[in-house]
Amino acid sequence: MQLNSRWTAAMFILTLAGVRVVSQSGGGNNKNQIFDRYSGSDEVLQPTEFSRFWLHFDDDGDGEVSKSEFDDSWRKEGLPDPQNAPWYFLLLDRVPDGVLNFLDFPHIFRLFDEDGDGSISESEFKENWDVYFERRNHH
Ligand SMILES: [Ca+2]
Ligand SMILES: [Ca+2]
Ligand SMILES: [Ca+2]
Repeated sequence: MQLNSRWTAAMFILTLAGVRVVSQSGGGNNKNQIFDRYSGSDEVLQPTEFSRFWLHFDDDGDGEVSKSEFDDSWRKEGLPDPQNAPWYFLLLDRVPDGVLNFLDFPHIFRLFDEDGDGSISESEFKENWDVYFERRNHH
């Protein structure tokens, strides 16, 4: 009985902690909102949907995301760790030519599509988003 109520108390504290984390990350663009916005009704990201997400950084519409377009939008949209945006750009520029475009997107897609089935599931997206954009600053 005592053990049971301790367990309940622990769960309660965990729940509170969870609510706090959620409310702290709310307000900006987070990975849940991004996934929901781009995944469509099939609830997985197809290559074109995934490219569409990266291309939303392309402010001047020339089909390429420059470093400054990426940095500016990353900051404006409240994406994680804006001070690391220049570093994220280098990470994403897989065919390194200073822009993100159709040459880079297939490589970035493969980083996220871990099981290689040609689409990015919600868990693949969220886990890799954390790996690339949210965990590094804790190192
Ligand atoms: Ca552009
Ligand atoms: Ca590139
Ligand atoms: Ca997959």
